[in-house]
Amino acid sequence: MTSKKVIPARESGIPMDPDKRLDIRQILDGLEDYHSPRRPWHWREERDQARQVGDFTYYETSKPLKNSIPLPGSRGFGYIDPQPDCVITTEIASGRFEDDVRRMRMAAWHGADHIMVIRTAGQSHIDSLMEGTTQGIGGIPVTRKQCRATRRALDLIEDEVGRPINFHSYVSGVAGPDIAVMFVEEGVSGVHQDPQYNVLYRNINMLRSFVDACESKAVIAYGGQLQIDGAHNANATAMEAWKVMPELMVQHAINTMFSLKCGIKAENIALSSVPPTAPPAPCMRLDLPYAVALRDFFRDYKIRAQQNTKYMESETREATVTHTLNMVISRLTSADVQSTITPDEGRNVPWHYFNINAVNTARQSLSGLDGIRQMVEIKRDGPLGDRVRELKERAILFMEEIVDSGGYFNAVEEGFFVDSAEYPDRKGDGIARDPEGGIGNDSLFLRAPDYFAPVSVHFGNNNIPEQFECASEAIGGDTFQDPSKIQFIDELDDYDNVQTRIAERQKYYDNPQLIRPEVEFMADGVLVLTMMLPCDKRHAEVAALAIGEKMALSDCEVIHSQVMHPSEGTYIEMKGKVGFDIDLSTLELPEVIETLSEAEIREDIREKPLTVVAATVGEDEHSVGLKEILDIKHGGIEGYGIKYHYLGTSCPIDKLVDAALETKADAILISTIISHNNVHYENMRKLANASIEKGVRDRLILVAGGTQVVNETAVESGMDAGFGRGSHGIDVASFLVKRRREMSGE
Ligand code: Z98
Repeated sequence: MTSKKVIPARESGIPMDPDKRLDIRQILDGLEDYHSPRRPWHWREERDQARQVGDFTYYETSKPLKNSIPLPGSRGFGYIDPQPDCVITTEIASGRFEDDVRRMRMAAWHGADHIMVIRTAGQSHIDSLMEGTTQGIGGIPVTRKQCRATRRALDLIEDEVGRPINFHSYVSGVAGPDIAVMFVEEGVSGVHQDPQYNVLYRNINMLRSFVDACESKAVIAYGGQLQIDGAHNANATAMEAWKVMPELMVQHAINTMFSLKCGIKAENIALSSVPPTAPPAPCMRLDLPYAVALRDFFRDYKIRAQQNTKYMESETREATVTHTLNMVISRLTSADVQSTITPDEGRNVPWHYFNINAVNTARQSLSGLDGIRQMVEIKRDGPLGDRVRELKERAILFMEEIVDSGGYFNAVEEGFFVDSAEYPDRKGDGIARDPEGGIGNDSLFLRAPDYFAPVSVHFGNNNIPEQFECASEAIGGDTFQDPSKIQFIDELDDYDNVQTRIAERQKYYDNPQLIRPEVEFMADGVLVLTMMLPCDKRHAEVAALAIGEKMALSDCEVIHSQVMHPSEGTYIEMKGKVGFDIDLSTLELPEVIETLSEAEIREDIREKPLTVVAATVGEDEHSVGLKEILDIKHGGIEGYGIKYHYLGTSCPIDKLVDAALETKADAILISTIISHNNVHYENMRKLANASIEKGVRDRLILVAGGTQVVNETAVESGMDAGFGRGSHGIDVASFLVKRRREMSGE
């Protein structure tokens, strides 16, 4: 027996500084002694209450985050960041946990609080826990080391964002019970566990799968983890996913009741639901009744809603629209966990920013749909109600036929499941399994009459000797009771392990100023080019590679191509790699312009009044941005005492200069949103030239603004300053005061 020191979570002294990247070397330091206490599932806090966030009242939010990055559009609302009431999931599994933990941190700052790690190593067929390698055998296993390092990082990240994070992985395969135990030991809070998954998709012997599931589920119940089932895999597998709706409900029912019988509480049982179809199918008409029927049947259980990967192509925009429509259903039927994993899982580009994009899609849609059920009601009479009833009837008939056929095992043998016709129709293409076949057949043994397992959590018969009050007393407590007994085995592969990977990238770890573009792994060098090529798709895909080569990119691959017109053009997204580093310490950064304080600006203007003339110029009718800069109500320059004459939109340049002279203005403010053919810079040059021609350039301050305006280019175009997206009245007011002081030699 060992007597290791167990470092409790959060006492490891690793500093978390928002301005510094997470250093995996600190996470690995002393990892063998680290222990995160049992981590039951955590729902978001302070839900079910109206909440004022900025100017708005929300009805479906939760406790705000301590640190977060609000949605870009929140700029118009004072950078509010309402957190929806449901848990938001992201799946991060690049295969290198040292890189994943940094992406987890990014995701948490965007509002993800359920982080999944999946494995790709065919681990389902391995009858033990894996330690060893992480990539070398052709995929990624989930190992104790990976779990512990991830949990340790998440313990720090959740402190940083001020919200507990549910770490999740998969209890499936022939080592299911072993994995379940390891997950409780290592602080995993959520799991997928569904023996039907083993049987149908991994061809693991059905009896073995169900017997093992009892043990796994007992452990999951002890761990207080949220269990998610595997029914959604049927519509990812069926030829026509929308036809398997009755079966999906049957699969949910089987795993749900089984889990309940194994001791998992109803509140910890979640159904993995996927709207079975996607546009251009009339998805609301098909998917909404399904979601309503599911909620009716499974009122006491949780719903984890995600998207259907089956109908996902490589286009981000399309995946996002499907995802958003799905979230309308989530809001209408109140899903408890909103998954965002499929936009990248379906597109097979699981990169840092795609995780963030999908989390943001959820955050944005859920906030936008806040309180919709106060205004919109599910209309039960009519087509929706009829379809709900029909789906339920079909599901019940399906279940009855399973019973009539002799039970679940017979039904699987007869190919009842994942048949692509809508029950009771059958196409005969279901997945049939032999009860005496599959992985792990012949590995079931009856427990001996005196069977005794000296563990605290166990399913079924256990002959605890009389002298012990509980089974684990026989060994002085098991690993759930005494975590110091957990055996930590480091990676066994000398060649492919986290230390060698760190060593290969040592210079980037040692010098965080040294960077390369990155989408997945530290300094992977990958970047994406988007381009529009004026030719057909076949040529465009090859032309894109030629362009990549000319740009000296290596490993170029087209990741998305889309016809704009058969001959007029093709849109391409292509990835490629660069082989050079950028040293941030050698870069010359544009000066950060400090604004004067409000009081100082006001004081200056009071002593010496300042007048401006302003207009949008060229053929530009967009006046909103300019008004925000001018108007007192929007925090504009008027609020600091500056007088303005607004000459309206599409104002000729000469008229502006003349007006400035007439009103004895100190400055001219022009605004252009339109930037085609760089017309905005062209107008700046015209203004500068007109002021020179009239001999007043040195008397006037010229300022240009607009979403596409860059200060340096504006100055090159003859302006005193340019103000781009995100500028406020105070920036302009402060600049005007400072520039006037310079001009008068103060
Ligand atoms: C999801 N990533 O739902 P292997 N058990 C169940 C599963 O659904 C899955 C696994 C195990 C998506 C869909 N689901 C993928 C019930 C996977 C994984 O054998 O390690 O692939 O098992 O979260």
